[in-house]
Amino acid sequence: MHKVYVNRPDHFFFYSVKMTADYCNFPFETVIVDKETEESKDFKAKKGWRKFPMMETPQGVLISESTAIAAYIARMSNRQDFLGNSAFEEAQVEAGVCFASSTIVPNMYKAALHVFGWKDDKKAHDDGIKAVKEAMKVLNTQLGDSAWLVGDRLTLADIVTFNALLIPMTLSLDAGFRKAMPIVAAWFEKMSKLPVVTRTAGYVKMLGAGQQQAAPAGGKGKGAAAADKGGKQKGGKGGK
Ligand SMILES: N[C@@H](CCC(=O)N[C@@H](CS)C(=O)NCC(=O)O)C(=O)O
Repeated sequence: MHKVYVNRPDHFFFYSVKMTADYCNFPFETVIVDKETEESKDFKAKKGWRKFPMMETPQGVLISESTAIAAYIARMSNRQDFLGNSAFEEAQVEAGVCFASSTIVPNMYKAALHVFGWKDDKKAHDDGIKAVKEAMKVLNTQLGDSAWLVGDRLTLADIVTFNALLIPMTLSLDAGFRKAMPIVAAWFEKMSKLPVVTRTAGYVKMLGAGQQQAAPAGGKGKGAAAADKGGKQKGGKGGK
């Protein structure tokens, strides 16, 4: 069986792999690598330059990069529809995946480090969120009247973009911003309720109107648990 190595299972990069495998009915074994194993000589030699998630095929060869692993899973499952049904659609899916990876993820990451309390840097958070908002304006326009980012169905572009927006949408961007970006906000909310998404990401709760951020740097709450608390604050209906 294929194996996917991760250092933690609740990571948005792994989510893209897991949701794709679920959508394509592709079986795989998740191997959670503990710190000791990660630092062992043998595992370091095996992992090399790769990051988590990392896939190992039954033949023992390794594939890195979450989006490449997800695309491999779709191809192995004959789910070309998930990668684009024509050369043009394929290019659109690749464009969506590249946009999320190059424009959203690095900026979202700056904000995530602060809201998780891992790095006390409000300015980096705000700069990151500003860039994420710009990217969301692009998505808002791109979606237009469409239900999906590409074509008439869920594709890898939707999955990767959703996972890239998961942290800012639950911890930094409030209902006021979502109101200003109604198309992308509705798309995100719809995505958050798809069974293939909830089976991996669980219940996604967004910030209420006027909420700043759920987990100030250095605060007690971290990650999803803090987002949950944030949703219960005054004025916040939380994300539904
Ligand atoms: N572009 C990569 C990024 C993966 C990544 O940054 N993974 C982190 C997850 S915590 C990691 O493995 N860090 C530890 C390491 O580099 O060994 C992907 O999409 O898979």
